[in-house]
Order: sequence, then structure tokens, then C-alpha cells
Amino acid sequence: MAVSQSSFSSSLVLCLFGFFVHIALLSTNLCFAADPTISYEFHVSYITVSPLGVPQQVIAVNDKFPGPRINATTNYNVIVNVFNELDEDLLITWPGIQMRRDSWQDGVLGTNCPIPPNWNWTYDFQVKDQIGSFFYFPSLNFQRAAGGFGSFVANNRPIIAIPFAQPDGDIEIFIGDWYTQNHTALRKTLDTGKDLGIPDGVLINGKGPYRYNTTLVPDGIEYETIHVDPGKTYRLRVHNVGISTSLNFRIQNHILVLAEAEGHYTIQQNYTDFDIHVGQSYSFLVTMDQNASTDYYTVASARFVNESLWQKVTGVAVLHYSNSKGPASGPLPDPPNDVYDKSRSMNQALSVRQNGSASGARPNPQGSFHYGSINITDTYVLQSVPPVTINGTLRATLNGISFVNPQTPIRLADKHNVKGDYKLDFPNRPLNRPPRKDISIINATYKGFMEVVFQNNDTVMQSFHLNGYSFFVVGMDYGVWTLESRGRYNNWDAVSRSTTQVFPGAWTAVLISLDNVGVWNIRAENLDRWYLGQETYLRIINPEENGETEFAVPDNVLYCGALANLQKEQKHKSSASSISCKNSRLLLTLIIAFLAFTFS
Ligand SMILES: *[C@@H]1O[C@H](CO)[C@@H](O)[C@H](O)[C@H]1NC(C)=O
Ligand SMILES: *[C@@H]1O[C@H](CO)[C@@H](O)[C@H](O)[C@H]1NC(C)=O
Ligand SMILES: *[C@@H]1O[C@H](CO)[C@@H](O)[C@H](O)[C@H]1NC(C)=O
Ligand SMILES: *[C@@H]1O[C@H](CO)[C@@H](O)[C@H](O)[C@H]1NC(C)=O
Ligand SMILES: *[C@@H]1O[C@H](CO)[C@@H](O)[C@H](O)[C@H]1NC(C)=O
Ligand SMILES: *[C@@H]1O[C@H](CO)[C@@H](O)[C@H](O)[C@H]1NC(C)=O
Ligand SMILES: *[C@@H]1O[C@H](CO)[C@@H](O)[C@H](O)[C@H]1NC(C)=O
Ligand SMILES: *[C@@H]1O[C@H](CO)[C@@H](O)[C@H](O)[C@H]1NC(C)=O
Ligand SMILES: *[C@@H]1O[C@H](CO)[C@@H](O)[C@H](O)[C@H]1NC(C)=O
Ligand SMILES: *[C@@H]1O[C@H](CO)[C@@H](O)[C@H](O)[C@H]1NC(C)=O
Ligand SMILES: *[C@@H]1O[C@H](CO)[C@@H](O)[C@H](O)[C@H]1NC(C)=O
Ligand SMILES: CC(=O)N[C@H]1CO[C@H](CO)[C@@H](O)[C@@H]1O
Repeated sequence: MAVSQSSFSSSLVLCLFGFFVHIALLSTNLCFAADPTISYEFHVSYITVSPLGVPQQVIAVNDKFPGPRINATTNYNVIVNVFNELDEDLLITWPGIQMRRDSWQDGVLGTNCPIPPNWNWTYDFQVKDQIGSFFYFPSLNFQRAAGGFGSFVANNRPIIAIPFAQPDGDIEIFIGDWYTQNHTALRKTLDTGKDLGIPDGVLINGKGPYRYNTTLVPDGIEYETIHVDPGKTYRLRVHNVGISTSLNFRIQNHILVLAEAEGHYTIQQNYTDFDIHVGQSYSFLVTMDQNASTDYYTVASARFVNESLWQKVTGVAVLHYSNSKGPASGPLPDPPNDVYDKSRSMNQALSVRQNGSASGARPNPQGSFHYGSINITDTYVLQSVPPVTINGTLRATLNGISFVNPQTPIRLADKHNVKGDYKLDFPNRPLNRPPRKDISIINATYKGFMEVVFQNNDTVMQSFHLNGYSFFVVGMDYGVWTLESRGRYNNWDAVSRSTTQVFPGAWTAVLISLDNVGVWNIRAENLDRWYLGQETYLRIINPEENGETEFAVPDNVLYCGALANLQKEQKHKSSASSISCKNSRLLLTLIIAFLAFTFS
């Protein structure tokens, strides 16, 4: 590639400038701010890989699929400059990271204008008072079905002990159903009112299954190997990043000791296998206490489906001891045998308890927050039903409303007095009226204590997520929720998390302390239901807005919709100035070499 002399030097000047700015920022932090800052650059682009043996377009971050880990610690400031190198709009969202008072950084259409192709946008937020295991992903246009996800870890501060011995290693595991069709093709299927059908497989860390069965798994598929040493204990952070399939996770002959669920330490309990629903994250402590006569299977298999039809929807990785004597062989460890037992999986979910004496973000000598003695101020029953046809298109609804995104992000519209952008009339019960598309959101009361009941009248397993918060999962049962159901809530040690499963024909109740101002997305994590409109927002405003409760609009905010005229064109970088500092160091070396050669 020919690069002119002037662009060489301009890129050098830019880089040197960037370098000094960086130093300046660093020293500012060292001198004035107590909380460290970590910075990342995310280049989000397409790559072609063949996880199931068929070449396909997937979304990578910095050419990695899954993307790089964000490794933060409680209260760190995190800066992520996201470069959209796709051919369509992009936003990255960080579910579970609470963005306190700062929904400007949340990365969904109700809070942010999308980053157009060839543009970049810098997220800048604090991991305030949080610990735990999360994952980020692209929130628009069904893109998560193509990848773009990666791990987001918030470590305990060194002065706060974790409630278990320091593990010997930290291993991230992404499990998820997968289609060999790209996300634009999947989108088209949904747009024409069709079902996506049975997935083509389950990926583990972006890779297809180990060939445990020569009939079921074609030859030549690259699989994931997890390398471990005998006798050691590892923390496995497992995330279901898939589209809609609940997965049963298990490791042959090994016990999973549950230790954390989306940002809170749990009572440590042993499981042979664990159901992980779409969007959920868990940490398990796993001790390598087996002999190394062979490798062991690590399995993520489809749950609550007809197994004879879904056999291929099984992810298989290999747990490899450093002293292993041979490959894994034979059948996979059995999935739970509960075809006639609807309660096993729900009981497992209810067995997850918070460890009230474990410290997370801050020391916790008094034990956990006594949520059970707080009076409920608002109740929203959000009912989901199978997709319905509205005005000729197939849509998914909550309380009969299929959400349409506002033209302008909600708080930005507020700040600029844009009228008619959204409506604050989301019903708190399913209403007896025809389903409709609407830009209707929940008018939630700041400092209220809200009860949300997800009533799943759909035929599929669901999971629901709320951004900006974690909620106490106090109850779950089959049938229809009534006020009497409150009598069976766990008012003592329910786990606080941000994504909960809701079984078909059942309800799940969560309690939320509304202390985080902003607008926060509440949605189905099942990507197809979400895409078809199963979401809304909680708008939570301090009525005594005094400038201290919500962060100001960030300087680099993007404008769109009714405010599109305020947006300045972003200067697209020429190919020369997009040369990174790393490359420029190489170039500098080359220039010096060239000069040395010329003058010698
Ligand atoms: C993450 O950060 C912590 C604390 O700074 C450090 O101890 C750990 O080694 C890092 N882990 C990874 C995987 O980079
Ligand atoms: C885009 O990236 C450049 C650095 O390459 C940065 O200076 C600029 O602030 C970024 N733009 C936005 C809107 O964040
Ligand atoms: C709960 O946390 C405490 C404090 O760190 C720890 O000592 C204890 O082992 C944990 N209990 C369980 C059952 O996980
Ligand atoms: C996505 O899939 C569609 C349908 O199979 C195909 O026409 C299109 O070329 C694919 N796009 C890319 C970039 O692979
Ligand atoms: C492989 O899977 C097929 C299809 O389920 C089954 O019939 C066969 O017994 C399996 N082979 C082995 C070696 O388990
Ligand atoms: C839980 O599993 C660990 C091995 O990972 C074992 O040492 C421990 O005894 C088990 N605890 C119970 C209560 O079964
Ligand atoms: C090693 O473990 C496997 C599986 O538990 C068992 O079948 C085998 O007999 C064991 N071998 C030795 C040498 O202990
Ligand atoms: C599973 O699917 C197979 C093949 O279509 C069918 O024969 C069988 O009856 C189904 N089993 C159940 C429990 O629905
Ligand atoms: C909760 O409500 C009850 C009666 O409805 C009332 O007596 C009690 O004081 C309230 N508790 C708090 C903490 O507000
Ligand atoms: C159907 O579309 C028409 C025209 O856009 C609109 O007026 C009407 O409200 C829509 N009906 C529903 C149920 O959304
Ligand atoms: C939203 O709720 C607040 C009370 O929390 C109320 O004052 C306000 O009128 C409500 N707004 C709408 C549009 O219903
Ligand atoms: C799947 C499911 O739970 N369906 C129920 C939805 O609600 C109607 C009545 O409101 C029931 O008849 C269905 O069985």
C-alpha cells in the first residue's frame, strides 16, 4: 500500500498528540481521581469463520470472536471507543453494569442514537459499587445472533475478600445456540412472519462441538479445549449468549459449585448440571479432582425440547488435564431426566440463594439489605403471549403492546423538549383490548419499591432482563400470579441479579428498589421475541431534579430522530490517518532506517 510522506507525518503527529493526551489523562487520574481508568478500543467488524463447518459472516471485536474481555474492578472508570466497521448501525450494550445515573451510556435505542457505519463513539462510564461476571453484546438488528459479544468482569477491590479461596485460574465460557445463516437472513425470516426453526448447533466460545459422535458431528470442526492442571480449582464464568435456547451446562464427572449469579455471591452449593437461560451469567468453582485417564466432556445441551429432534443442538468442549492420558470418548454425560417433572428446573432456580454475609462491592458487616420488610409501592404484571399479527406483521407483545422504538432517545428528547416522542402510559396489567404497536413506556416512581411479575402465557421458555438495576428474584411458580402468591415469596435470601427465567405457563416475581435515575430497558432476552417488540422502558426521574441525580448529557452525544440536525458529520478518517500508533512505531522505525540509508 502506497502511503504519502505527508500522511506519514500527520499520522505521527496525531499519534504523538494522542500519546501526550493519554499521559495527561493518566496523570490527572493519578493526581486527582481515586478511581482508576481503563481504556479500550473496540473495532467491530465482520469476519468469516466456519464454526459448524459452513463458512459464514460473524461479528468480531478486534478480529476476535468472542470479543476481548473487559477486566475492571469495583468503581473503575471504563472508556471504550467503539468503531463501527459493519455495514449497518451499531450500539454495544453492557447488561448488568448499572451505569448509575448515567443511562446515556446504556447502548440501547431508547437511550442512545445508533453509531452509523464508519463512525466511532466513545462510551465512558463507571463500574460503581459492582462486582461480578457479565457480558457485552451488540443490541441492534439481531446482531447478537452473529456474535459481537465478550466478557465483562468486575473484580473485588483488593481490600475486600472474595467469599472463597482465590481460584487458581479464571476461565470464560460462552455457550449459545447458533444458526449457520447470517443475522440478516435470520432477520428476514422473522420479518416475513416465520419462525427461525431449530438452531443448527450450540457453540462454546465461538467453536463447534468436539466430535463425540461421528454420525452427529462432521469431521474437521474446530472445538474448544479448556486447559487445566490436576488438583487445581478454577472459576468458570459461564454466559448463555444465544438467541432463544435454554441450555443445560455440565462437565463430565465434575461438580459445579455455584458461587455467583450476575453480580452477587450466592450460597455455595454443588450441582452436577445447571440450567442457564438466554442472557444469564454464573460463576462456578470447579475442582480438577478426577484422575487424568482421559479428557472430559464439557456439555451445553438444549433444554425443554424434543431431544430426538434437537440432538445436534449440543455444544461439546473438552476439559483437558495437563497430564491427560487420552481423549474423551463414549457417550456424553446424561442430561437431566425430567421429561415428566416440570419442577426440577424451577426448583434448581429457586435453590439459588444470596450469601448475605459475603462482601461484594463494599464491606458488609451487617448482612444483606432487608428487602423483605420494604413496602411495595407499584406492581406491574407483564404478560407475554405467543406472537400475534398486528397490521399484517408478526409481532411479540407485553400486555398487548408491541414496542416501537422512539425516533429520539427518551432522555435526549426530554432535554430538548421533543414532543410526542414516547408515551408514559404503559399499562400495569394486561388489558382486554386488541394488541397494538406503541411507543409506550413505564412511568416509574423514583425511590419506589416496584414489584414486577412476568407472566409467561407464551409457549416457550423466556428470560427477562432489566438494564440499570439488579432485582430480587423472590418467587416463581406455575399458573397465574395472584396477590396471594406473595405469601410464598422468599423474603430473606433471594438472589439479586439482572436476568431471570420465566417458565411457560408460569410466573416469576422480582422486586426492584428504584434508586437509579434514567431510562432503563426491560426486555425479553430471547432475541426473536425482543426483535418482534417484547420490551419497554422504565423512566425514573427525580422530581426534585437538582442536577445531582442524573449525569449531564455527555459532550460526545450522538443526535438522531427529531434532533438529527444537531449532529455534525463525523470526519471519516482517511486510510492514512487511521494507521494506529502501533503501526506508526513500525513506520517510524522504517523512516529512520530509510533516512539512515539515504544519508549513509
Ligand atoms: C484482571 O485484573 C485483575 C486486577 O487488576 C488482575 O489481578 C487479573 O490478573 C486480571 N485478569 C485478566 C484475565 O487480565
Ligand atoms: C472517535 O475516535 C477518536 C480517536 O480515534 C476520538 O478522538 C473521538 O473522540 C472518537 N469520537 C467519539 C464521538 O467518541
Ligand atoms: C458466605 O460468605 C462468607 C463470607 O465471605 C463465607 O465465609 C461463607 O463460606 C459463604 N457461605 C456459603 C454457604 O457460601
Ligand atoms: C447472508 O445470508 C444471505 C442469505 O443466505 C446471503 O444472500 C448473503 O450473501 C449473506 N451475507 C453475507 C455477507 O454473508
Ligand atoms: C451417534 O448418534 C446416533 C444418532 O443419535 C446414534 O444412533 C448412535 O448410536 C451414536 N453413536 C455412538 C457411538 O454413540
Ligand atoms: C461439593 O463438591 C466439592 C468438590 O467440588 C466437594 O469437595 C464437597 O464435599 C461437596 N460438598 C457437598 C456438600 O457435597
Ligand atoms: C479414573 O476415573 C475414571 C472415571 O471416573 C474411572 O473409570 C477409572 O477407573 C479411573 N482410573 C483410575 C486409574 O483410577
Ligand atoms: C419427538 O419428535 C419425534 C420425531 O418427530 C416424534 O416421533 C416424537 O413423538 C417426539 N416426541 C415427543 C415427546 O414429542
Ligand atoms: C408498610 O405498610 C404498613 C401498612 O400498610 C405500615 O403500617 C408500615 O408502616 C409501612 N412500612 C414502611 C416501612 O413504610
Ligand atoms: C395499523 O396501521 C395504521 C396505519 O399506519 C394505524 O393507523 C393503526 O393504528 C395501526 N393499527 C395497530 C393495531 O397498530
Ligand atoms: C408520572 O408519575 C408521576 C408520579 O410519580 C406523576 O406525578 C406524573 O404525573 C406521571 N406522569 C404521567 C404522564 O402519567
Ligand atoms: C401457554 C399458556 O399458558 N396458555 C394459556 C394462556 O392463557 C389462556 C387464558 O388466559 C389459557 O387458556 C392458556 O392455556
